Amino acid sequence: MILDSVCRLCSSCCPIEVEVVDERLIAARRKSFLAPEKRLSCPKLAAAPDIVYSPLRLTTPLIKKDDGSGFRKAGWDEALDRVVTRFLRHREEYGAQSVAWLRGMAADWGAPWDYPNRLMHLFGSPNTIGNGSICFVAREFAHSYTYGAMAFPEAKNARCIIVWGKNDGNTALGAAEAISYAKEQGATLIVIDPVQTALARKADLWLQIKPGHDGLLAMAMISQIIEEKLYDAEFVEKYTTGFEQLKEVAARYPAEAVAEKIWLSADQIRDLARLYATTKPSSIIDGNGLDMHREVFDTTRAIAMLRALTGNLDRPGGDVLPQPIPLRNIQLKDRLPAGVVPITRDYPLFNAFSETWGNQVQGCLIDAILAEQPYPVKMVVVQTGNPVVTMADSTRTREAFAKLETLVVIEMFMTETAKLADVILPAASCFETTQLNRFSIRNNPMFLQNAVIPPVGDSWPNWRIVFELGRRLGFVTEFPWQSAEEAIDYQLEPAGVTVEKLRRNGSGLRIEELRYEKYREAPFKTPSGRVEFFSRRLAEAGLPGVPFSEGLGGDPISFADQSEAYPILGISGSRDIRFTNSQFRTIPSLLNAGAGCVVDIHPEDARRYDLKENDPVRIESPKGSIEMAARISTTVRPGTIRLSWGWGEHDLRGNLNTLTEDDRRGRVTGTSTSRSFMCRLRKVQQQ
Ligand SMILES: Nc1nc2c(c(=O)[nH]1)N[C@H]1C(S)=C(S)[C@@H](COP(=O)(O)OP(=O)(O)OC[C@H]3O[C@@H](n4cnc5c(=O)[nH]c(N)nc54)[C@H](O)[C@@H]3O)O[C@H]1N2
Ligand SMILES: Nc1nc2c(c(=O)[nH]1)N[C@H]1C(S)=C(S)[C@@H](COP(=O)(O)OP(=O)(O)OC[C@H]3O[C@@H](n4cnc5c(=O)[nH]c(N)nc54)[C@H](O)[C@@H]3O)O[C@H]1N2
Ligand code: SF4
Ligand SMILES: [Mo]
Repeated sequence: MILDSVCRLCSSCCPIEVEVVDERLIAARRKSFLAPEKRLSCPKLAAAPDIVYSPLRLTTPLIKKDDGSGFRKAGWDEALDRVVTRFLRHREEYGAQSVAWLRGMAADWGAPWDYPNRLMHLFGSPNTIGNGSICFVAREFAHSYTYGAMAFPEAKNARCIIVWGKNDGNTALGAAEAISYAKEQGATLIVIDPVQTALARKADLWLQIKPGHDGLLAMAMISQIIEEKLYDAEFVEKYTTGFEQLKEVAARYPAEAVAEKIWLSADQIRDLARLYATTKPSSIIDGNGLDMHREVFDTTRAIAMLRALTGNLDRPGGDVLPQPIPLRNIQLKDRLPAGVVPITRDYPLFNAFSETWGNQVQGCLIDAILAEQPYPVKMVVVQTGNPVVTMADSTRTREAFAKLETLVVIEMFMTETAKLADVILPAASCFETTQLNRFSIRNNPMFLQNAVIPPVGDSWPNWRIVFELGRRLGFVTEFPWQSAEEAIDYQLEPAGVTVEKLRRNGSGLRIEELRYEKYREAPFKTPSGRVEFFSRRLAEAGLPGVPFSEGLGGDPISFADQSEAYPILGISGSRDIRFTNSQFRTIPSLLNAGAGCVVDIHPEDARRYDLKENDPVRIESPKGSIEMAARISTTVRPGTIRLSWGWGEHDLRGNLNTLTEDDRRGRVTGTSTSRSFMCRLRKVQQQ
């Protein structure tokens, strides 16, 4: 039997076909607009049976033994009752807000986030926290503040594509296919990346920018485009506000003034600006290389402004605005008692910008546990995340999770985070769960992720765990649903779509015809109804109305003030196509199919530190030290290294976030720079 679904082994949400025999997943393949021989295949998806049926899967609830010596198996009734007892005890002792729910990025986006939000609001805590401050949500926020929503690059139909801090060949195969298709049709490909990725090698123009300095490049491009009058004057006149303020600020960032600081030449910057502004249509694929930097908000706001300035916004082959689906907001935020502030209260604009994501500054959770600021958090439920290795400053994060009175982890595997738990609830995989995903929530079109096989062992899908917890906490009428389908139908009701209808369409459905230039009929979803080059909202909050109007706000690189002792610039990190963040190193077919935990070092530096291929290297920052194997490579510049990402779960000695900091956070999104940091190298002396 071949069944349609969506893959959630990473956040790309590829539509897939799954082969199932006798309720067993046999194989899975991506669907694509490309002919089969041109399609990119994904090793993670190819390993789906190994992941789903891994002998290491958690298949029964586990409760920590009273003497702390490991876990004992338990039934769902006992485990859930234990969790509920803790919820109630902590509320009684410290108030409901002392309980937080932490969401990772794995497995469910968008629509299913409403479920724990609903549960926590009913319980009385505002603290459902995501990791948007380091992932794409900070960038989505910047798009929203500029033109009302996150634009999606329509690279397939573009004549010019800028891939800016993104590595689609490894991280988003649908986008990689669109790029290669456009390139075959003659599109110009520009890559802005401090590392020579496979995509950079294929590019017509590759700009090896200094990490963390993309905002300056965007401002210099704006400056050049305005100076040479290469902008779309009609669009700017009719649909934007604040052009004069932007012009005034951008004039402070001419190419000559910026070039040296960002390791590019003035000519490179000017050529880039001209090429982008004069080739139409043009789209910008922005990525996670821009996130995880303190000034991500202003950087990606400036990049968003480039799209509008050149008239590429919401045009075919440009960057297209979503057509939101009228979805019922089921979060019940109004049920929160009045006056309860979230632990992320210092970031009110970020908390409020999206109905979906809620509170996004992950680091505030650690402050609340350790420093008890703004008040103590005593219990955390971690769902679909592995914060002990994925959050910045792992030593501090681990200390916080170990200090909790109660930790509940909803997981598929025994992770570093799960090991610290009091109760572990075994989760079903994405092939065992029906849900709506990010690309299907509040966006057109939508795809349904279908349960194509039953849950393995006694694992439960996330939705079922949340609904059952809700009911046991006393919210029986608020969690009436006995299936994912019932809940999704309720969420989708305003759109007039049902799960059944989606399934009849092979799981994918475009709600309305794809439309461009929607701003001609309806205003942008910003306070002024226009694209905002200057944001009054931000200015009134005491923040720069135009990006970088107050300068860069210090060196963007972590530990830059200690660069004498730490002279090497570390780039985090390469995402391997075989793994997602900290996941899948326990799957032999993936682990053994390529490189291990390596650090890319330029041959000049290798000579300086007397390193040969595969030599173990110690990498130190002011926060700690780790070890990786040297890979001698010219993909990085001398003086910079690229560390591979996500190995901390496999071996704590390779845990990149042992090196990163969460001490200095951006004012708007609370993002700290865990992407680019100063460090030093030492050869490990082998016996
Ligand atoms: N230094 C540095 N730090 C980073 C990054 C970086 O590049 N460099 N990347 C950052 C980014 S962008 C992100 S998004 C975060 C990611 O941080 P996390 O969200 O913590 O990422 P994962 O390691 O993918 O952890 C997901 C966990 O969910 C489990 N899981 C998978 N499927 C399911 C399911 O269906 N249900 C449940 N309950 N659990 C499931 C997996 O087993 C895994 O342990 O890390 C961030 N941290
Ligand atoms: N295989 C795989 N796929 C994944 C994931 C995974 O872990 N593995 N994770 C998923 C998640 S959670 C996310 S958020 C996405 C992320 O996917 P992407 O957005 O593609 O992010 P990365 O691959 O981390 O980094 C993209 C590029 O940014 C570059 N870069 C680093 N620093 C800078 C900088 O300062 N400026 C610029 N211009 N570029 C920089 C890096 O060298 C890299 O080539 O991928 C998702 N898909
Ligand atoms: S890129 Fe691979 S792992 Fe990610 S969603 Fe697509 S098929 Fe799944
Ligand atoms: Mo992410």
